[in-house]
Amino acid sequence: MNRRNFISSSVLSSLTLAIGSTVVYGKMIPEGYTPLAMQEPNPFKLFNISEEMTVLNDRPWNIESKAHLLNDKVTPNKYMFIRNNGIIPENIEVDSWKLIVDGESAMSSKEYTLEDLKQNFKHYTYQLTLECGGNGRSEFNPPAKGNQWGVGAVYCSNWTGIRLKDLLEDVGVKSDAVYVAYYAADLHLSRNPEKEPISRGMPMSKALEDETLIAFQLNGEDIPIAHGYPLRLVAGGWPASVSGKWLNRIRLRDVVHDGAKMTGQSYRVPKRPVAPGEKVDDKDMVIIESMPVKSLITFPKSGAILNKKRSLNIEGHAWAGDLEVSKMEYSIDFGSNWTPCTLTKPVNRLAWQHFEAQVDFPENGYYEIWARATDSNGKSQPMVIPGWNPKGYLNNACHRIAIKVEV
Ligand SMILES: Nc1nc2c(c(=O)[nH]1)N[C@H]1C(S)=C(S)[C@@H](COP(=O)(O)O)O[C@H]1N2
Ligand SMILES: [Mo]
Repeated sequence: MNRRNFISSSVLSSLTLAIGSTVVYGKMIPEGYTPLAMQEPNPFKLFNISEEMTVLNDRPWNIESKAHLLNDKVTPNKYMFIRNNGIIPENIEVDSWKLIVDGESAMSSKEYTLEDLKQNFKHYTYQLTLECGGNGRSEFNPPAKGNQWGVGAVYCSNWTGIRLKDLLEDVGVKSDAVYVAYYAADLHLSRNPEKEPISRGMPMSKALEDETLIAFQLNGEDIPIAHGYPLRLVAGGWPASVSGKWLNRIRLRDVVHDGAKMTGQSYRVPKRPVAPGEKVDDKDMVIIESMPVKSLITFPKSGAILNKKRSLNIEGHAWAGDLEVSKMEYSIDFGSNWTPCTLTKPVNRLAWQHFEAQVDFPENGYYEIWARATDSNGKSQPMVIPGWNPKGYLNNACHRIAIKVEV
């Protein structure tokens, strides 16, 4: 007689399938015990994303993409980075979901169901570039605390929804309105319901732009849970932290919003250049608005080896916050000489643009290809790291890939 019960053979065979190899002493697993390999939630399955994505943190979930995964003109869901400040809402009830619009600068306070929003306002679709303010943080020295993003916290996908300005018009905005703030359904990491994980927003001028949406679809389908289902604010060209996920309240403010992660040093940079490692007073920090000009070589993958010909077609994207990219160049001699790439126009305002170039190499050996974008104000990406700042935001240094030519 056994003193303990073992798992049944059918449970064992499903375990073997899930783990992907034979569980050698599987028959000895006590009933009710979950093998370690099964205990961790698998983020790739959980969020239905590519296994090539990199998990930076699981509490909260922060997952980044890679340059070569972002080669599509319109980023598919499976390659979109995921950035959370708190706990993703666990029970989302769409039928009773409400968006409240109120605040000291609202003419009235109104409540909308998802159906109200979808039925009573015109729908628009835009392809919008969203980049985390901390994208590229891992390169700063001394290092800044926070997720150590490489280059993969950016995407440009299609969002469908209604214009924020149409909704604000329906509510009525007082002339003293300064800021549009968002509140959302995610939970603070402490699980204290009194605390907000994040509540940011944007000035009226950005809120009233045609492309600022309250979205209910991403790439033609319901927004995935991780990206803000069922409702999300989307403000292209600004730090993605402005684009509130799981949106349930919009508050019209007569002052610059002071919600969680709006004040102190969050999503702010020094007003003046500072020395690396310098402590900067809160009063010397300004809120990040339009993101700086930047680009990414998405083909080939860094490390490619050429063994047929000394020539290569590179591809990538470039974006410039609220502006357009007007010039794109590459260099194979560490930034001494620059050659123009062909560059497309954006499909709509605030969408990234695509570049291509045929790169010829004079002889065999190791090369780096550097890419540099210039915005419509004539500002170019810095070749190496830009100004250090305490929280490691806005690293828009030239992206570079390594190539070996062995013909
Ligand atoms: N409600 C809510 N909205 C949020 C966040 C969050 O934690 N909670 N994170 C913000 C930040 S910092 C970024 S970079 C983007 C990331 O969007 P994604 O996860 O859909 O890529 O969402 C923003 N909106
Ligand atoms: Mo972010």
